[in-house]
Amino acid sequence: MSQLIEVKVPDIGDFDQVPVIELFVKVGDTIKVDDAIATLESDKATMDVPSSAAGVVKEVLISLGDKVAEGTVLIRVEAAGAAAAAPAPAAAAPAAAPAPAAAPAAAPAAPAPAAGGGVVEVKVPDIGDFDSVPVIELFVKVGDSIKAEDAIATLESDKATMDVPSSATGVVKEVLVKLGDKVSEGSVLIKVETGAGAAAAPAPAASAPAPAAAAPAAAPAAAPAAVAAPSAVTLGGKVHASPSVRAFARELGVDLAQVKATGPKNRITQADVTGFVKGAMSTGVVPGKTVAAAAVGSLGGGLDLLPWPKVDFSKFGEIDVKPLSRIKKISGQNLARNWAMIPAVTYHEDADITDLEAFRVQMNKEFEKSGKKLTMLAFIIKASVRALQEFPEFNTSLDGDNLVYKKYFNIAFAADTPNGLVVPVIKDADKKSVFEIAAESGNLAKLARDGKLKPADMSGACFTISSLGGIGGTYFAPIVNAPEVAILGVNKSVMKPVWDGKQFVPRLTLPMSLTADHRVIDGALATRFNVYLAQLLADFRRVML
Ligand code: CAO
Repeated sequence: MSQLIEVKVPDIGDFDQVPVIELFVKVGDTIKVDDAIATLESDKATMDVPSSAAGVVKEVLISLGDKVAEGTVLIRVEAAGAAAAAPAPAAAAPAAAPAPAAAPAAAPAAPAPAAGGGVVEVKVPDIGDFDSVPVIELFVKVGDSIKAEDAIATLESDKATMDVPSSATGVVKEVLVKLGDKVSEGSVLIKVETGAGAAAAPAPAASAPAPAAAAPAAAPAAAPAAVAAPSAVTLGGKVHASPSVRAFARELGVDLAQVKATGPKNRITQADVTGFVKGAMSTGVVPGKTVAAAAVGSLGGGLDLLPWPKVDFSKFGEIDVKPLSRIKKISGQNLARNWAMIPAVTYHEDADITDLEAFRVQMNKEFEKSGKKLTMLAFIIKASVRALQEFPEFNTSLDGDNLVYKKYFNIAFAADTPNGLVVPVIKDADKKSVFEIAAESGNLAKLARDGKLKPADMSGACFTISSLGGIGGTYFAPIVNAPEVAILGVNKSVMKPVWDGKQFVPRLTLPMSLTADHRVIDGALATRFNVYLAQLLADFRRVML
């Protein structure tokens, strides 16, 4: 019988009874000393537990979510060399000493800032065996807005890595370390301007119309955590990356095994992960084993993607470089995800809105003095609710292998603002009159333009309408606003000659473009929905039936 070596949780300082949030090995894996076994997470930081033994994993004694402390046995390893039939004498030795791993102290190093604000130093906390260790990654720069607990830097001992979380919220005023610098407990990493003093800087959540801020493609929820089904992500045990990089990759659904490492000792940096995602997104295709496959099922093996073209544009003429707005950055990520993950098809239909427009104009004349106004968008929202009731598959969201049918009817509409596209939501549109919907969409569009929408104004949507009717266009292909399953785009209505069986008659025609997630909605159903919606708009009395 060959000897099994137990790999235990080492002295992890404040990491007592903390959950296992990632597990990198399974029975049968061959591992080396220092390979990451699992990631543990306290309420202040995360740390990787490295293996203290090399060989083949024979038993895994923990599972995700289990709470562990110093001494907990994580795995049993058949030592390299001992895997042969005869037990290697050396392997009979007790388990290798636990790797002196990180003890990212929970206590924030800096005192809480005074209410009025001020400059606070963020120091390296009590990090146990981490004495005079190099900074291998730095996540902040001067001018960045950070929150308490955001990772500031990654430190690396010869046995493990740890992220140092910020103890303060505010704007980074000074960065006192650089890559490669050696630090110990008490070393000042950055200085942060907190509270009132930092108010001038864009506060992360406060004013921004943020989380949902997004195109007809944007997910109402901010967290990219919903990006991919984690089960489809195969995080290899052999890759080297800090806990924060692993968490970052996990959020994006990126398989670290596919990412090319450029960091020291073949370590994957955050920039490597970002570069990988950019490369994937730039071609509109995501490597098979990650995001796309998680959602679509199977796109086959990994694709060899070219990197994003790097061009020195100034060589060809004068240029000006401006950073993308916050909304554009958020909506861009959502758009790219939705484009890559949703097998979407767009179906076009024309709706005859001659009578509806005449009615709208007449009503607006009648109600002119009341200040009330009916918009075409409000009629389209109302008709869409009726169509969603008739075709419940359109009022659903995919949740793994389940389809969630919603009994409420919250309709989002894309609103163009100087900073980018946002998607406010009219809640319970089925319970509101067309006048009420028109007034509410007008208010929400104004709030959007003024950058005053709150996250709650942009969440909970079931279906989105993107109206370019006030601008022009004929047809377009909107991107589904995940986790919704369909989106309706409309363009400017035009008078068209329509054959009535005897002659051509002029009819006001609204071009509609419905994009639907083919995993949920087949082409026949989508076309039926369009035809039904067009009938409702052609004769609005049908909405009451
Ligand atoms: N056909 C013809 N004319 C239309 C129309 C249509 N389908 N929809 C609106 N109009 C006309 C209106 O009659 C009105 O004209 P008047 O000023 O002469 O009365 C004008 O366009 C403005 O209409 P409105 O005040 O009702 O506003 P709206 O419904 O067009 O727009 C909103 C509201 C918030 C949807 C719009 O401001 C907006 O942001 N649209 C852009 C959405 C977008 O960018 N989508 C693309 C997403 S993909 O990148």
